[in-house]
Amino acid sequence: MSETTQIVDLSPTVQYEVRDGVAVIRLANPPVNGLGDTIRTGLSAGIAASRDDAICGVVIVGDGKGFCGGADLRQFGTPAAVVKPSVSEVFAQIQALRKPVVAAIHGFALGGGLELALVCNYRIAQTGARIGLPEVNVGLLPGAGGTQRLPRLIGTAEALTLIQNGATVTASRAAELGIVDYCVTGDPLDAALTFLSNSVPEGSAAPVIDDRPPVSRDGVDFDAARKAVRPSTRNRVAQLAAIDAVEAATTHPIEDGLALERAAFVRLVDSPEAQALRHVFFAEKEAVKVADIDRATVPRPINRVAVIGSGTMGTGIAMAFANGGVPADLIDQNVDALDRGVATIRRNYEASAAKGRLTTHQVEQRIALIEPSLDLDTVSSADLVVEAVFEDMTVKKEVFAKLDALCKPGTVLASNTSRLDVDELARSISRPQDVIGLHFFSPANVMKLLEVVRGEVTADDVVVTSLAVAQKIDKVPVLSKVCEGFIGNRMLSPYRREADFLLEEGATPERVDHVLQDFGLAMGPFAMSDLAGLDIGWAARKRLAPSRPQHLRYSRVADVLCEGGRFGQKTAAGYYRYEAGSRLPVPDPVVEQVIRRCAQEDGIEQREIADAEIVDRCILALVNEGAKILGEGIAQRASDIDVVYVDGYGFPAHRGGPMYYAQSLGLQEVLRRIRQFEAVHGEYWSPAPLLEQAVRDGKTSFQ
Ligand code: T1G
Repeated sequence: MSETTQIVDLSPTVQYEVRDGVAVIRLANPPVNGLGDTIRTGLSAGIAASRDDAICGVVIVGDGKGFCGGADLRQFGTPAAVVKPSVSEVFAQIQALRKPVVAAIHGFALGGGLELALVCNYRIAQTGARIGLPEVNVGLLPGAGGTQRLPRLIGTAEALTLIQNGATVTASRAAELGIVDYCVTGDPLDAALTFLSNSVPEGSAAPVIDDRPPVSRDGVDFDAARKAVRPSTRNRVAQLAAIDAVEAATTHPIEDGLALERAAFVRLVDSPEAQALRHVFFAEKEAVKVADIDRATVPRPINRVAVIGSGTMGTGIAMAFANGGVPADLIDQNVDALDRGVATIRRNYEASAAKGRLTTHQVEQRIALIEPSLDLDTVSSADLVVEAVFEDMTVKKEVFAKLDALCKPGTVLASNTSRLDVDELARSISRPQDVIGLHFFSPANVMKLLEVVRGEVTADDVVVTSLAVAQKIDKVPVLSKVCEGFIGNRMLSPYRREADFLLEEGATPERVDHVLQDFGLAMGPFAMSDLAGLDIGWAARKRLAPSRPQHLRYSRVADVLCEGGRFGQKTAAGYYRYEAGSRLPVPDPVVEQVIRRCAQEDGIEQREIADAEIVDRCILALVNEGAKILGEGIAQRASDIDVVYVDGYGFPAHRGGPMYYAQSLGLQEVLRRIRQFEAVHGEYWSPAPLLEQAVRDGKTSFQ
């Protein structure tokens, strides 16, 4: 008969009970059992209570979704972060217990959560749990022993790969690697209790990782690993620190290695990069919350999707759903286009398999989820339809009219438009409440960002459904209301305007691109235009030409290049020239001549332009437009705008996004610089009212 004591609360977030002489310490700190102050005090109390001779072993288990998601990032920089005992002090108490301690893992054991499991003697994980040390993703390195203990447990090479990439593995892979001792399908707590009662002989010396000597280098070339870290990567500093720390595990006794790791962690934790990356982490989590929709709103079930159009976007979108395990019909009434789309899908998946990102089985699984169809009637079985046809309102309205007639009631009708008026599209059919914009970014099967464009009459549950399905297919959704260009592309307009103006004032495409890539942009505006195609912007400018204010300065450079058939990489010439088969941008004197001629005809003086002005003119143009978007209620939060630019436009995550960057400069300073540009360049630079108000109110942030 099992003897179980009452469950007692050792702290607000840690419970304790004894079952047949085994102490069960339960972490209960929603949402992810982060190693906050009350977890640490509770764990410490639980270990102290387990020193009692009546206790023969300990199991640590997590309540809720998982074992432990690591340090409580919300407490960083707050008084709670320094409440004793520290994480390493609690870990030392666990190791000093000298009784078998088992980590019973379900859901996830990440960061400090895995580090907690590594100071236990045994680790038992439930199938499906995610396990890893993802600290570099938030600009840190494992700071509670992970860089010293994981290499000692699984070898230097495997440990370095996991730590440097911030990757996670499944419980079964973790068992193969030796991170966990057993992977079980049942309740890991039951498995741990059984293990302790059956498999751990009384008094046996339970394995302690710290007792192991420094590990071999495993053939790892640490200098090469350091050189391979791209200068532009968002978490470069953290990756380099992680490589150094893992190297220390091969050269130093563990005490010294832990001290080196700790020192590196302290250096990183308050660094601007780590703070910016933590901002992005939380901003992505916040973006899915909709302030004015009841959180109890139930999403519509999405079991099958139909994608209309098998061009670049359509095939990418179909792959995005297949990647998330959602069956998708890929519909195109042109047989050649459909064949090309199907071939593109197979080619893309096979390329991923060739790079080791997918197994051939996964490739076939995903391809099997995508059903090509020539028959538009196929949409009748879809719960969500995404049209990705030609970016023209008339064409889209024709498609929506057919969907209105063919789709079952309650089907979510989405347009992948990148800037057209979703409200106008909604008004053209009988069920406008079911219409929403799902603006995927190319390549849609890769890019994380998904702008969810909420129309005036879009039903709340359609919004909630769209956000939920976005998360299911591993996208980062950001809600936008309807305006020309929504959030991202609307901000791109002034950014490109300033870049174009800088050309006429004396900068070159390669200079502007270089300066902005140095700032951290994944790609400069002109190389980006050549990649995306100058003809797309040209079509938009022609559409908007009738409404363009004639009294405002306008750069004709892009139009002249397009009139000359220079559409970018697709025509081997745009702002740059491209040798046959190459995507390498080569500066082209022809473009220089076009720029000079346009500037001369428009009476624009050439001058020396400092790098700082190039950055300010382009980046503060983004910020000012972002503040206008926020002020108009198009975006819910400044941090949403940051997510759009970091996850959709290559803005450097280690700078937090355009709005976070502006806040780090200081809003007063930002307004001062914008007013300077307004004095020189006129109303294009009229400060956003929300920015002026924030400065008047002495605020340090846009919210
Ligand atoms: N700290 C604080 N809050 C966290 C958190 C964390 N580590 N992880 C998640 N949250 C919040 C998140 O903001 C959201 O809040 C809610 O939990 C649900 O998150 C010492 C120093 C664990 C796999 O990097 O990967 O340990 O919006 O929607 O899909 O060396 O969250 O609901 O208010 O993602 O079930 C290292 C990051 C930290 C793990 C759960 N750990 N988190 O996924 O839920 S540094 C990580 C995740 C560290 C040590 C170092 C995922 C998850 P809200 P969610 P989920």
